[in-house]
Amino acid sequence: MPGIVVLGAQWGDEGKGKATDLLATTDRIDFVVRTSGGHNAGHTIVIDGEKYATHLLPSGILTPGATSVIAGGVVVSPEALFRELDGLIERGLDGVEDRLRVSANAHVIASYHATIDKVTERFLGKNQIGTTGRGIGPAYADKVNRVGVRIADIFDEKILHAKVEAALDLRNHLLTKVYNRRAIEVEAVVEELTSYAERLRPMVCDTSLLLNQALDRGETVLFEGAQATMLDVDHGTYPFVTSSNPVAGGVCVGAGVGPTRIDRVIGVIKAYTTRVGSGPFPTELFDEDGVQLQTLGGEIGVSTGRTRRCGWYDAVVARYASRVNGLTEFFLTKLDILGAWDSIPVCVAYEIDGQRVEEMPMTQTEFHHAKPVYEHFEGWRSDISGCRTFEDLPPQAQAYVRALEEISGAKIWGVGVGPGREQTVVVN
Ligand code: 2SA
Ligand code: GDP
Ligand code: MG
Repeated sequence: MPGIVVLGAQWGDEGKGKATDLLATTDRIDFVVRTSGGHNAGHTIVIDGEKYATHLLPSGILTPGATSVIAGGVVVSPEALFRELDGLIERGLDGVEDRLRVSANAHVIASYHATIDKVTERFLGKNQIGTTGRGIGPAYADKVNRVGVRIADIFDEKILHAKVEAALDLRNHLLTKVYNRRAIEVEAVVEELTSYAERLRPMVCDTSLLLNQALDRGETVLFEGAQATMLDVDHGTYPFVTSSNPVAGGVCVGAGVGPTRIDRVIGVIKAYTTRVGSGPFPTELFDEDGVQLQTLGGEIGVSTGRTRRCGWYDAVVARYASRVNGLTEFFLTKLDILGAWDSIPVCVAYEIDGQRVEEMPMTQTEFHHAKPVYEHFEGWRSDISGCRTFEDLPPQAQAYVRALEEISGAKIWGVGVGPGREQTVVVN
């Protein structure tokens, strides 16, 4: 049967890891697939009180029965891949490497990509994007410039040498002439990448073929999004975005499966909003409420340790995410964090240059001017982390969920009331 997409409906860190893990353990999932981004992602999964963070690996790596796939749309740092695998093996997880497949077409992040990422950010000064510094943008830039190195190239030293040479031609010109840095040596990059060849080889395959055949057999494939709709290079708050397409359409491109194979598109959304890095954020709070959301929600970047910016729920963003992804449903997370407020503001529309606007404005200039229009909902002022059914939730919390459902453009199938796998309420 189905192809299921789980993706971020805001600016990331909505709890995609938890949603993926939940689906992978409650339904029978055969494959969990990453289709875009790289080790800039940080997905947290809490199993029996034990916390795991995945970065480049799909969260499904923690589900013994499932095969994990890193598809062709991902940018892969072999160094980060093996560091992450080794971390899991050290924690006693068996067979993780055997149940991982990596696309031969995925582009490679070498250590110089991270150097260029950081140098570029420094060069941008006050205009910087606030990237994770993992080399994601420079690796995708090489790909689009048609000088990228793909995983398959690592296994042929002659081809690898030629490709790295072509990639560094332009880069070294920039590094030495513009940034006043030392040139990167071709030999060093070739040596770095070939050192991973042997360990990488058994995992590499045509992941598009693998996934399409699995879907043909009626198996279930879960596509685990990274980053989020508002960080999408085409549909997000450009230029303050990542360099890939985390929206549902990007899943098909990144995995090499057709849109007709997708049955459900689940948007993971927090009961409030966070963002890491620079860029516009209409409901951002600069007061005590913002500090409290950050503290109670533990809003700290999983990959870089950066403090996340916090604000109230933005239904304009939710409706936009519903629209550009064709969401079939939402999974609402972190409702438990809002138990500390008497009254909870929700942004239902924007005011832009004196006009009330219900939908995401057409241009980023307008979005930069957007002021939130709030409606206030009664808080429940209690700890809901022990609730397991919708009826267990206090009436005010039920009303909050129903109100969000009404204004967000898709039904809510589940609500997170804590980080644990079991801390979930299904909404009927
Ligand atoms: P990049 O590194 O080129 O993708 O950065 C471009 C923008 O994308 C944002 N971005 C993220 N936002 C939220 N979470 C992400 N993953 C980590 C996490 C972040 C961390 O799960 O916490 O640890 O800091 C992520 N990855 C990329 C980034 O902040 C830039 O705004
Ligand atoms: P992802 O990048 O979308 O997978 O999200 P992150 O893992 O970066 O950030 C989400 C954080 O919220 C993690 O620390 C999760 O353990 C936590 N989390 C997820 N769902 C819930 C929830 O319903 N309640 C609470 N309190 N925490 C949650
Ligand atoms: Mg995250």
